[in-house]
Amino acid sequence: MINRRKFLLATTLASAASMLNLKRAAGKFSVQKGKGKPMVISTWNHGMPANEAAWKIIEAGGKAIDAVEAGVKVPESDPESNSVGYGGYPDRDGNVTLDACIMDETGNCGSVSFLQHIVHPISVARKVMENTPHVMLSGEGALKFALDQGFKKENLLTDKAKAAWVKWLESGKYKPMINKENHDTIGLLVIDQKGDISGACTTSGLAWKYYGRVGDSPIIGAGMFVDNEVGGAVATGMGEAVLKTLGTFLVVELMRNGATPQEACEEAVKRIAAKQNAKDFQVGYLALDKSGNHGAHCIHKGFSYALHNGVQNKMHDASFHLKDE
Ligand code: SD4
Repeated sequence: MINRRKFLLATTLASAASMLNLKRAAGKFSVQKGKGKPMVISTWNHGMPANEAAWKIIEAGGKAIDAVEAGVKVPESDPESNSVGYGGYPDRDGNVTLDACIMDETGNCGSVSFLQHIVHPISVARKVMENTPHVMLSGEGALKFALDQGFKKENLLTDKAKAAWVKWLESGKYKPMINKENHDTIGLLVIDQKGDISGACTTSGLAWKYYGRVGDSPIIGAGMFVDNEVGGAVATGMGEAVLKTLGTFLVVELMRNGATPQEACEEAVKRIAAKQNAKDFQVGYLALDKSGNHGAHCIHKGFSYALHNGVQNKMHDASFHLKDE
């Protein structure tokens, strides 16, 4: 419910924000060279090696878009990462199906959903962005496109993931888990030396999902969004909750309207908690703005992220919404 006080506050914030935008448009806010810039930020523990790969590229003066792709390819091909790419847990019928998207500093983007048999869906998403007039390809069409582009068809179901699936079949109960196990979707954002921002997000989605289920991760504005004027955001956790609120678009829009990355992530989590029974699932947001400030917030304690600022690459815990757990 919006009461009058909140409305007035919102109106004041909105007008302050449009002032800010006007100043930006007038060029008064140039790209700040400041803390944390250039930088790489990404979700969960597998963000550490991903950040290293991304950092190598920006350190050498490379572009953010190349860095985000190189970064997320690390967990994609890691068989131990059982929620991304090769080694990802399958759906309830034993199929590993992948979702990924990528977005550059010009607002170009590409995405694949429900893609099977390709180790690096993020690279297919990039080819969709660069080599087609489209944003998104799905399922059989995405696979055909990938093969046409020279990607190799491979079996992504490792023995370990297959064993976990066979064990799950004993009960066959679908109960999405709160992601406390620290292996999850990777979302990665980069500011390069020029100050340009790009993002990537890639996942095998929820374990034991319905065949054909697509989550938030390949949806621009849900799993990931970048606006080079403002900043970027990535999401992890229960994709359905993120989809219902177009979470990362919301985070970036809140930042555009004057919120810090932390405030924006908190507000986006609150929107979910206000309407959905957030006790039963996790969602985490990670955001950075054009000045290199970042924020992270989640529903339940347990979401962590990796931040590489050139001085060090380190894990951090996100703040969380449900304090009484
Ligand atoms: C999905 N958001 O497919 C992804 C997966 C994830 O915790 O992040 N799981 O819903």
